Formats: sequence, structure tokens, C-alpha cells
Amino acid sequence: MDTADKKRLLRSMLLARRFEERCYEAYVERRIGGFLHLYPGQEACAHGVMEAARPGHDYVITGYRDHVHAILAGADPKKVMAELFGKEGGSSKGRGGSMHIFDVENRFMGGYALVGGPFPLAAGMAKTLKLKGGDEIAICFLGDAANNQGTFHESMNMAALWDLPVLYVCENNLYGIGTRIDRSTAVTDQYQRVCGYGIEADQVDGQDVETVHEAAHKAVEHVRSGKGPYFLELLTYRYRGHSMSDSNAYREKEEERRWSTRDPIITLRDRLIEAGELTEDDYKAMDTEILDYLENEVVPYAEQSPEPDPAEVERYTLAENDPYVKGGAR
Ligand SMILES: Cc1ncc(C[n+]2csc(CCOP(=O)(O)OP(=O)(O)O)c2C)c(N)n1
Ligand SMILES: [Mg+2]
Repeated sequence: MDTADKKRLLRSMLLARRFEERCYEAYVERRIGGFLHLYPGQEACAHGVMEAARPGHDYVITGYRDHVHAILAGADPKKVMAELFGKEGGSSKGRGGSMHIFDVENRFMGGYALVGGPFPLAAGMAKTLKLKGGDEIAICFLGDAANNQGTFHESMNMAALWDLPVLYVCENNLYGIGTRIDRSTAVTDQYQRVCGYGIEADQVDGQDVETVHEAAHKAVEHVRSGKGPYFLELLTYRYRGHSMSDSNAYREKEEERRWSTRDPIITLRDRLIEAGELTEDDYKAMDTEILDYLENEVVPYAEQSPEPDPAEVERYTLAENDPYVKGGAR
């Protein structure tokens, strides 16, 4: 990555952070309802991987902590915010909310509430891609606790057996809701768990976007060149509670403090400043411009977008009413 790439990534990670902080505020203001799982602390994971992938070309799927992944795949932040506000202008027309962002034009395949659900869906997507014979790959981001679901093992077995073009990215933030990984999981190094399926795997620091990018580049090349699936484990940490309803009372303050010293945005910012490629003022200007964009474009778009029409409550609920299924083109 050259300096311009790093500055672009810094801006994008800062936008992701500020976007999520704005969601937090909107939730407290009761403008967002339902579930809301935020991403601060983990930004380098999605950024490093998507920088190595081809957004809009590769198919991406993830769990409920999905806003930033959708935006990196190409979804318009305004439409993501409108979705959170439950509005017609949202990426799922306000029907899905935070956990179900979807953007088929950009090949962002969701946003899933069921832990472990995306593993087999990603394998299915990869099977289709293999049959079609293009160079697209499927990328599935999920958390560490998801690996204790049966779907994880079934999917790893099939992905390996059929040499599927799928990259599984495990964002290991050490917790599944309030349960620390060593209380729920016998083998805490997640990358070791796919050895039994003969899948290539790696584990790297998920707080350094350059490290993630380098590891993801190798992983994406492996998958795209037809060598079969790959499993990349990223060691990371979420700053807030699991969701807005989580008081976050179960973690040691010392552990939180330790991870806060390894912030992915500050790490990249300081590296650029030390190299003389960025000044404090450049960074502040970047932040001001982002806050301005959120306040004057993103949030107003969500606010001004109409509520879905109650008369349309059954629309999009049955496959027979779904134009994508009807057309059969996708
Ligand atoms: C099938 C299923 N079981 C249980 C839940 C409840 N649940 C929601 S999130 C979660 C923990 C998942 O943690 P992890 O996979 O580590 O992801 P993280 O939230 O840390 O990003 C659980 C058990 C669910 N949503 N779906
Ligand atoms: Mg987790």
C-alpha cells in the first residue's frame, strides 16, 4: 500500500467509527429501534480484508454486526443509516433493520441474525461461483463464538471437500455476548480448528490494518487462484457491549484499557504522522469533514426518507413476490 492508500484507509476507518458512534446516539434518541450491534475497535478487520478483495465483484456475507462490512462492499452509508431508521429509503427498504443490511447490486448478501447461519450460505455461494467458472470469491465474516455452531463444521468439511472458493474470516474479539472465549471454547486459537478439515489457515493481529491487509492478500490470492478455501483469524476487540442492551459489566477494566492502547485508527494515524505523511491538522480536518458529512448528508437522508407504507406489509415476504426470484437472473 502506498501513502495515498493508507490515507484513504485511515479516512474510511474513521468514517466507520464515527458512523457507529452516530448510530449509538440515534439509538439513545430513539430514532433507531430493535437490535443494534456496533463495530468500534474492530475496524481494521473488515478494512484490511476488503482492501485485499474486490468489492462489488466478490460476494460478501456476515452476521449482525454488519454496517461497516456493507459500506465497504459498496453500500451507500445514507441507505445503511436509513435502514437503521426503518425507512423506505433504507438498503432493505426499512424491513430489515440493523441486523439485515442487504445490497444485491454490490453483492453484499447480508446481514444475518442467526449465529453461524452465514457459514453454509457462503459455501453455497462459493459452490455456485465454482460451477459458473468466474474469478469471483465468497467472503464470510463471522465472530469467534459462531465457530461452536454445527454449521461451522459442516461448512468447513464441504468447503474443503469441494475445494470451494470461499474465504472465512473469523473476527475473534474474545467474547460471545458476555462469555469469554476460554469459558466456552476448548481450543481458543480459532485457526487451529480448521486443521481437521485440511483448510489453509492463518492468525494475525486484527488491530493493525496493514498486517490484516497483508494476510488477507495472501488468503484472497489462495482462494481466487483455485486452491480452495482459506480461514483467516483476526485477533481483535470490541469497545462497547455486545449490543445496545448489554451493560458490558463482565469485562476487566484492565483488559479494556490494554486493548484501547492498540486502537486501529490511532495506530495508523500515528504511523503516518511519524513518517511525515500526515499532520495532526490533516487528521482533524479529515475528522471534521466526516462529522459534517454524517450530520448534513447521512442523518438527514435517513430522517427525511418516508416510513414504509403499512399497506405493503406483506410485500417482500414471500419468494413468489420477489422480483429477483421471479426473474431467476441472479
Ligand atoms: C443460532 C443462534 N444462537 C444464539 C444466538 C444468540 N446470540 C447472538 S450473538 C451471540 C454471540 C456471538 O458471538 P460471536 O460469534 O463471537 O460474534 P461477536 O458478537 O463477538 O461479533 C449469540 C449466542 C443467535 N443469534 N443465533
Ligand atoms: Mg466474538
